[in-house]
Amino acid sequence: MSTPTTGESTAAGPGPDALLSDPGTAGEALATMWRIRLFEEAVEDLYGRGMMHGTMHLSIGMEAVPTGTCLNLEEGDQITSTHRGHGHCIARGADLGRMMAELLAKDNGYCRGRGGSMHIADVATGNLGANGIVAGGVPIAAGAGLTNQLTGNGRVAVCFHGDGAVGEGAWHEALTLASMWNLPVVFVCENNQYGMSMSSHKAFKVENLAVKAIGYGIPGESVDGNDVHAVADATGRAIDRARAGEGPSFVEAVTYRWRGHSKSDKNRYRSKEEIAEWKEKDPIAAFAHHLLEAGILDQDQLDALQADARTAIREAVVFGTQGEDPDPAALLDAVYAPSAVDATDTRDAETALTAGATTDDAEAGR
Ligand SMILES: Cc1ncc(C[n+]2csc(CCOP(=O)(O)OP(=O)(O)O)c2C)c(N)n1
Repeated sequence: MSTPTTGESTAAGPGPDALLSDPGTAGEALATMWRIRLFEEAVEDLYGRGMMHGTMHLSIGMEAVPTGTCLNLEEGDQITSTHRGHGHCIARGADLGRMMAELLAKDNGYCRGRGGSMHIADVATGNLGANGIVAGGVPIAAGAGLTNQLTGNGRVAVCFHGDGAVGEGAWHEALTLASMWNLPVVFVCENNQYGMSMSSHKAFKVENLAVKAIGYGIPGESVDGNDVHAVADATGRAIDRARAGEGPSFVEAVTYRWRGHSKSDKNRYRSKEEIAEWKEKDPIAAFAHHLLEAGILDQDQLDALQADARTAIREAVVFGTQGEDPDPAALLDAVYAPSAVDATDTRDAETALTAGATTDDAEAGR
């Protein structure tokens, strides 16, 4: 389904069509996709060698969605991400070394090694955070949209979420509010065909998820999520619409994850043939092929972009592995707010609290 939107994109950035005409924009988009792919392959390798702990969710095969979407964002715009969020962070400009350090649980990682793969936030690039809670980022994006609207800062919040998130109450509540208040938010659903082992075709009795937007009175559009230009075009129009004060939109990007849901997935719910069929639709190979055919970049330039991305990932791995382990004594630092009360103070709580507050105030020069 495609609901009419505002037509031609007027994004302040290069604009989606630059992907098909400007070698610089096209090359940067291809490089971003390579960085996402190679970052995740490196992560998979490190995990396999026992150097990374916990679990992780890879978005290999889905690189066109964050790349195409973030191409339209301006400085200050926000994103919210998911448990499968490496691609979103990279496309929004996160530092690869700090990401790798975070996944390796090092003190120089984005969350000082406490958050891991699922909790990378980078407020400097407008990334309000990956989120281990399915649909957890959806109300956060609506909240960012509300701030943007109330302060009139002209910013747009993009909410990346999976198809599984569409079944969560938080998704419905956030879309209801975003629609009711006309918030500058774009909901980008990465429909990678499965929510863990549940096929989205079984979970949703609709032809495509874009029709879900009708119930909220917002435009919904379904696009080929493996076509970086199609993604950039649809999200560009939605972002323009939000920035122009015309309210939220929903874009479903139909794609596929090549790897299992997480590292413990045995892939028993889908066939090898299905995976092979989707690998034929590799978004990176498809875009590179198009650029070559259209004469926008030649083979040497394509090879150089891939080689540069590989070098950047190698450097990130070195940065990450050379990081310091966090000091175990400091692990609770960010868990509890510093207390005004000295736990060894034997006076009653009120007296101790007042004394603590007074000391803090004195220290702060109040
Ligand atoms: C609120 C909540 N319920 C259940 C889970 C367990 N869980 C983690 S990922 C996932 C599937 C999410 O599917 P989708 O939103 O389509 O994202 P994808 O994994 O396909 O990227 C589930 C059910 C969770 N993390 N949070």
